[in-house]
Amino acid sequence: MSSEQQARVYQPSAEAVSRARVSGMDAYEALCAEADRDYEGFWARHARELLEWQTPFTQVLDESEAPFFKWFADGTLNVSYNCLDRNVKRGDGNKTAIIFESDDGKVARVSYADLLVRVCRFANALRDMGVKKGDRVIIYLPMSVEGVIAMQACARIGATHSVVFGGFSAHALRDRIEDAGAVALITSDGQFRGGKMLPLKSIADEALDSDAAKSCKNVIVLRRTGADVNMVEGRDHWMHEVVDGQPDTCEPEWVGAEHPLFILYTSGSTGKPKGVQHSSGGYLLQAAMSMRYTFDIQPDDVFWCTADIGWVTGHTYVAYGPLACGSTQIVFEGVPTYPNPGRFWRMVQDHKVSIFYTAPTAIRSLIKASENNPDCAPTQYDLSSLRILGTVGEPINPAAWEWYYENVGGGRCPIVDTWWQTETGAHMITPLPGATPMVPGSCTLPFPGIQAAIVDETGADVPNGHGGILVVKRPWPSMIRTIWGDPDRFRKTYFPDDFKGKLYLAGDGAVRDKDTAYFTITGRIDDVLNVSGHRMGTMEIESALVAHDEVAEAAVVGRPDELTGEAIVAFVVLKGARPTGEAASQKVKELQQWVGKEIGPIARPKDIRFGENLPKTRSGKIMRRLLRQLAKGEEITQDTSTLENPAILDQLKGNG
Ligand code: 6R9
Repeated sequence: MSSEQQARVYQPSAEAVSRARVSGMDAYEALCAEADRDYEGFWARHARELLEWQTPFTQVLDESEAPFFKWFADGTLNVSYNCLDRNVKRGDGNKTAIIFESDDGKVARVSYADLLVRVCRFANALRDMGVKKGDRVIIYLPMSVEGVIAMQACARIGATHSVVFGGFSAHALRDRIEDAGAVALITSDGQFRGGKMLPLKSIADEALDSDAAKSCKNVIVLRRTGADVNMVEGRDHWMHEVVDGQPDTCEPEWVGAEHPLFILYTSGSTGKPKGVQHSSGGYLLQAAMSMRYTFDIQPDDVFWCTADIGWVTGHTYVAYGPLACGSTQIVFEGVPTYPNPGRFWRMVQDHKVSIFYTAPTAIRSLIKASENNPDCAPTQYDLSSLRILGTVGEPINPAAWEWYYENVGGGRCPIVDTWWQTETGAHMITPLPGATPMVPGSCTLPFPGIQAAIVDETGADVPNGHGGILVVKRPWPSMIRTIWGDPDRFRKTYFPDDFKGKLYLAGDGAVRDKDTAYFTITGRIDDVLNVSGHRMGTMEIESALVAHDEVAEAAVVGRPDELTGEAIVAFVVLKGARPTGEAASQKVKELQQWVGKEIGPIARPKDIRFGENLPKTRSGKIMRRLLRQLAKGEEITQDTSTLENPAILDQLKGNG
């Protein structure tokens, strides 16, 4: 162990080790060794143990069309059957599946038997509307029991869902409806967040009002806020009306393991979001497996993943993983700071949460809030039910890690810092809570079976202690299958020719410790920003900016931010004169709102600066490295002699 890491190693407690399913490093290493010895056998064993198959598979990994890999391809199953019926049949019908807490603090409990009935009735309603296996259904819902029901109901009838985060704009929603060729949309009249009532149906109406969205023939609307909404005759139906009178049972559609369970759009380095397509069998396997190994889920646990179902974390660790393991979980409608920043801790206390999984950005904002408002600090609550903490979405800075460990976990609970992506489907690099010694800021070691590595530009391994490109050397069951409708982009993006098409390129940089070989993620190596754990393509924001009438050119970069990890900074050239003073401030506000409307509030630049031009090389390339320095307020030290127009650097320092 290197001296720098040595000082900061946290051993899992003896109690954590003794009760964990993977107990001690020997047990972790034994799993890794099993996978090394017989890679396919390792995954096949888990697939047989953790899932119930309608037709057992005889093939494991099919590499014949690499990089379009197939797993368990001749097996058939149903994901919703595995998440619901299986638990009811084994006698857990009365067990609570979901504890729902609304924004205003009302609590509802849904048992596995109830959830199964509600999913069946909704699935029957979808079938009655003509939705069938392979059809795409967009889900644009707030955090709700119905959100989970909608996803599970699609899975039950073999429809492929695509959940769009409720914070996305009409424009973003329309693009996704069109790209997916969706036949139906499930939404709600509105949503509650932080005591405010926000619209959703009216945004959906705007998205649907276009030729691009004409494939979408049916809209199902959840009544949540009671707001007045426009219902289009023949197209729009209330959810409570369509499920009314539906039978309580619904024969699942048995699908092949490779059948697309969902498409989830995520930002890439071009302007167009990618529809990441996932499978049924391999995906569910790793959802369940990581629940068992990373979270060590046990029958009496109360699990809480705070992610929205609009992100992959809310897919794997809300809608599928916990249910596939028959666990009890919290689904929370609101925000961490309402009615006060003690909300998470109050909920952990009241619901006796034992496993808590959230994002560094939430932790950082709650650290700040509890400094300003000591009554809301986690230490004011009884958090003794907690046994495992988790983090995901972006690198966690060691200070936030330590605060989380001491103040939330009481120095008792292992923290699993889980590195993974929309594309990977489930945890890829993470400590196991009863095994791996932890180092704050490091996601430590690969999940058993995962062949993560760090290479240079040629694909050659780099020695530990040296930074490089994070790759995965062998296909894994829950990996992305393709980009919906764009297999070529899939191949080029994730299995590039630079690596002879053999390595999965994650898009992150990383380094392994000289002695422990622990991984630390150093950030994205492409044009993707990570703002509060949300992936945003710089090109996407640039396209939104130049779509504004007055904008001639725009370049977007990230700047480190204490609270949000990265903040969006935009450099903009207007068609008219460069504004200064009050006119510039006005224009900044206008453009911020514009981007919020084009993509969604999460994409709004924090800082916008105007120049008469952008710094470019003589060949016309925007010098982004320079812009990053300007964004940080750093002195420009690099050689600017290749710049065509060095004078504009001064303008871009601020809107003076
Ligand atoms: C699950 C999820 C993926 C990107 C990924 C990386 C960053 C996620 C991280 C992490 C450091 C961790 N990321 N977890 N960086 N440590 N524990 O977040 O998926 O939204 O697709 O984002 O997030 O940069 O490439 P997604």
